[in-house]
This record gives sequence, structure tokens and C-alpha cells, in this order.
Amino acid sequence: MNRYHPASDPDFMPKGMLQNVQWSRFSVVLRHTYENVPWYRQRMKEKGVTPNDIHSLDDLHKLPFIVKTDLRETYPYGMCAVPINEIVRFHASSGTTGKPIVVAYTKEDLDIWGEVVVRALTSYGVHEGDILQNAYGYGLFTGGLGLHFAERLGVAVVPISGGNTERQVMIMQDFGVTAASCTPSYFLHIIDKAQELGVDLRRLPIRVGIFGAEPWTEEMRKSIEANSGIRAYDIYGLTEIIGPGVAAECHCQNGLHVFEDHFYPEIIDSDTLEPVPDGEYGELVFTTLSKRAMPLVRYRTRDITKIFTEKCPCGRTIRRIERISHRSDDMFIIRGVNVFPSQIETALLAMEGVLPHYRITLTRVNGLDEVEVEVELMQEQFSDTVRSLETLQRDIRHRIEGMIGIRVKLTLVQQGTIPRSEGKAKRVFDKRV
Ligand code: DLL
Repeated sequence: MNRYHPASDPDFMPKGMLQNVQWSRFSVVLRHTYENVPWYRQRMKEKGVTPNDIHSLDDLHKLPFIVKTDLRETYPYGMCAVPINEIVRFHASSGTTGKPIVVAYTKEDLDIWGEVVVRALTSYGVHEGDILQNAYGYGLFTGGLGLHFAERLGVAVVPISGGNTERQVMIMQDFGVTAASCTPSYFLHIIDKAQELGVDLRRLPIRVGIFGAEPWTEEMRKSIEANSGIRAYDIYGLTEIIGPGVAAECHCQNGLHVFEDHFYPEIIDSDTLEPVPDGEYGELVFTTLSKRAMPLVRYRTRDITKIFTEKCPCGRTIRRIERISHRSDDMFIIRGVNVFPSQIETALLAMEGVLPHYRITLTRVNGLDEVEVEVELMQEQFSDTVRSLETLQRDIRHRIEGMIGIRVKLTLVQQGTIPRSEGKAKRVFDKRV
């Protein structure tokens, strides 16, 4: 079992030492990738570079990027850098169309994954003796088996997976669960169900939530914390890099520390593909520094964030990224204006009486793009006078329009109208094509 010892935690390494670790790991990974993955050798040849041209991590920019379609085109084993008999696990990310992205792990890769998940849990204050209700989906998705590594911290894991929400509430109550992991949208559903069943989560021993796999806003965090009495923490990761545990918040809840001794982050401008300085927004790119089965060099995540330069009060010296509020491909363009769903979520959840359940539908009427936002209201709002409902509707609409800069149609709906999700929530429905 991996027992946690802060003294040996690279989260707290002096900077120079961390850079040495990063470089010594990367130089091995680069050679390993070049020698064992023909796709990489070919791409590097096209760029006119070999591992001999890379003398430090400052030379990373000389290397080509890799994107999701490259992984899809080499499906299923084209990116594997080890023989199949060294692989002990596969995961895959579903994707909406075509073949999935397949990721392979050696036994040592699983140990790295376990290590970063344990570090994340520790930074949320989860410890031996806790009982974790793991409601991320088990299977090819990395959420379930990823958070299952909590066992290595001495945590008792309830591998309940997603779904059957009534049973989730029962088990949370009966087992004395102290921590839960799932998507933030699914936890909202659990909160609703508990309320419906007359169970007050604030009176249960549960104190920590481990939420990720989809964007969520600070307003959503406040809503979850107020309605469940837990502390809600962000965990970030992606199948291609390892799964959950690439970066995680600490108790300061202000940015996610990247476990950069294993996953080296860069932020690039998605148009010019040039690195941007720390503190500026751009697309997050990762290079895996220690994985053997499927190392990735300069993988473009499409996730938009920035790297923090300020020291974190928690004392960790590894860098932080701002929470991922959106992906570059989440953005929709309405009448020439770029809009992110997270902007609408922020505007909605700042209003009294609004519930954190909403849906955005894009349509084209007579050649003109329209945005409709449906949002649930607390029941008591509907029993108020029609006049105050109209005022509320106008106020919410103005707030959204002020945030995104275009007119929207706003529909207020009763609690429970918008379908709930058990995994990653789908909130935008683009019916323009
Ligand atoms: O969602 C891995 C994961 C499981 C992360 C459980 C956290 C918890 P994929 O299905 O490959 O892997 O999706 C990865 O989800 O590129 C982001 O766009 C998004 N994402 C993941 N975590 C967060 C987060 C898992 N904390 C994609 N905040 C990533 C915002 C997130 N977006």
C-alpha cells in the first residue's frame, strides 16, 4: 500500500530539483518514444529533429504536437511504445463519433496513476479511515477505476459507479460515507434526490466531494457546498494523459496543482501554436514524463486555462492552473460573438431563486441564430405573483445578456424539468445544422 509521507512528496520539491527530475525523466521518455513509436519517429523526421537536438525542456517547442485525431488514426495500438505483454490495462474515451481513443498502461504506469490520485486525495484532506462513495462510471472511462486508487491511501472504497440515485442516497446514509466522487452535475442530482427522500446531506458524516470530468463554475461549487454541507474539490485529468489525477486542488480551492513531475504542462496560443508566458490564457498541452506504455509528447488537450505564477499558501511548489472553465471546442459562435456555456452558468447561478439546472439550445430562424436558455427555478418562485416572476425573468435575462453580449430567449421551468445526468452533463444542444 502507498502510505503518504509529505516529506517525500515531490509536490513540495525545491524548483531546481523538480526541473532536474523533469528533465531526467523526459530525456528517457523522448528516446523511448522515438525508438518505439514509428508515428513519432516519422513526425520528428518531418520536423527535422531527433532526440539529440533536445538538450533541455526549453527545447520542447522544437517537437511536434499530437492531437486527438492522431490517436484515433492509429487506433487501437499504434501509439503503444511497449510490447503487448507488458500492458496490464486499457482504457478508452468514448467520443461522440468514430473510433474511441485507446490508452494502455504497464504495471508501473498504474503505480504512477495511483500515486497521483493518492496525492490529490491527500490534498483534499481525505485520509485512511475515510469511506469513499465512488460514483464515477467504472469501465473504459477512467473516472471509476481512477478514483478507486483511493484504496492505496487506506480509504474504504464503495465502488457504486454512476446511476440508481435513490440507492446512492441510501448507501451514503447507511454506510456513513465521508467522501464522494462523481461529476459535479451528478452530485447535484444526488442532492435533489436526497431532498426528495427527506434526507439532509448536511446532517450526514460526508465532508468531501471530488468533482471533475466536466467544466463547473465557482457558482456551482457554492451551490453544491451550501446544499450538502461538504467541501467540493476539483480534480482534473484526461484519458490520453492518464485519467483523473493530472491536476488537483488543495484546501485553498484556488487553482489546481499540476503533478508536473509526471505531466509537464505548457500553455500555447491555439492559432499561432506558440507557447504563451505564464499567467496568460491559452490551450493546455501536456507531455507525459514517466509513462511507459503510451507516452505522449506535446498532446494538445483543447482545454483553455492559464498557469498561475503566484505561490500557493498551502506550501506546494508545483505550479497551478486555473480551473478549466471551457474547452476550445465548447465555444459556440452566435451572430459573430464567441460564447462559452460557463459564462451563462456563472450569470444564472449568481441569481437568487435559480437552481443549478439549465439547458442551452441554439437554433437558426430565417437565417438568424437564436439562443434559448431554459433554467429551473425553486418551487416557491412559481407561487409568487406573476409580476415578480416577470421581474425575475427580466433580471436573469439582463444578467446573461450583460455577460455574453447578445440577446437570448429565457424560459423559466419548474424544478425537475431538465433531464439529469449520471456522468458528464450535456448542456448545449446545437440544432442549427
Ligand atoms: O474526464 C477523466 C476524469 C475522470 C477527470 C474523473 C476527472 C474526474 P476524459 O473522459 O478523457 O477523462 O475527458 C477529459 O474532460 O480534456 C476536459 O475537457 C474535461 N475535464 C476533465 N476534468 C475536468 C475538470 C476524464 N476538473 C476532458 N474541469 C478534459 C473541467 C474537465 N473539465
